[in-house]
Amino acid sequence: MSDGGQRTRGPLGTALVIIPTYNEAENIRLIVGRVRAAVPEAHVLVADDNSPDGTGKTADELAAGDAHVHVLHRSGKEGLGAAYLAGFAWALARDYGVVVEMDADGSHRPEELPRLLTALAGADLVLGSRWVPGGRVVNWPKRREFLSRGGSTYARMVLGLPMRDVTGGYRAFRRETLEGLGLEAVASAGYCFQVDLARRAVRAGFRVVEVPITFVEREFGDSKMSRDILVEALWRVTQWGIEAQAAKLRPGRAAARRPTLTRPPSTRPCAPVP
Ligand SMILES: Nc1nc2c(ncn2[C@@H]2O[C@H](COP(=O)(O)OP(=O)(O)OP(=O)(O)O)[C@@H](O)[C@H]2O)c(=O)[nH]1
Ligand SMILES: [Mg+2]
Repeated sequence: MSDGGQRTRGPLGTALVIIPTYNEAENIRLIVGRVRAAVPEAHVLVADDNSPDGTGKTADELAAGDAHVHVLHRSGKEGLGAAYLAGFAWALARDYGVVVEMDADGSHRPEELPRLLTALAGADLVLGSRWVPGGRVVNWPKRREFLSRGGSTYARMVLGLPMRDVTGGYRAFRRETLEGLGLEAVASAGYCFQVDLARRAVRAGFRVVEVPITFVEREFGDSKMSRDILVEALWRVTQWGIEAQAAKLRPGRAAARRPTLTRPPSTRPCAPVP
């Protein structure tokens, strides 16, 4: 099927919002409360990497008082990608129809989640996007915006991706989409994890829709962004780009290497949803 937009999609089912945390003690109560207020029917999974500041313990307290809140305790800091993969496995082992990625620091506003979920009715993956018309960032230094826009542009060009915001981390997946991404082969740890999932979704022919969001810089706690995370992203994106070019030059061998693809790549650009 070349047009993912024409595929029949079932009802969405219950959503699980996964919030990965490392030292987010100042943010965790607030963000969980905001998600619960914005989308009361959704469940929340805090995926905590044994934060030294006690975030996991606070999350346990929240879970004890609310049947919609769950906690996945991991043994130590392994990166955002690893925490999400563990959260996805937790979700897919249960009956959730939708899985949402959301940062703990308030950058991804839970109040915008209903719009993402509405768009998911006609899509396989919805990206909260800073770089489509209507999207914006608040309180970001120019240097950070330049880095993020530049990273998205580089990844789009090197990988031939149609979406504007390739690195963003506010996303809603249908269960079937996650099941079709080949998650067992994902090795990315940092920022490039988001790029990796985006390219897999496009390659598998899923319909990806971008919804404009207002991204708000964190007020409390420290960023976990590091030089290593940026270097990993640059290195992996470049490597994927070279592999994709090599595969084009050797179509027979490329097809043999990718037996899991059941749909041809989507030809549709990502459609912004107002
Ligand atoms: N479980 C887990 N969560 C992480 C890890 N690294 C980052 N996170 C969480 O991932 C989310 C995004 O991390 P941030 O530090 O906010 O990264 P960022 O949004 O790119 O950086 P800022 O814009 O400076 O906030 C936050 O909820 C973090 O707590 C990790 O190794 N393990
Ligand atoms: Mg952040």
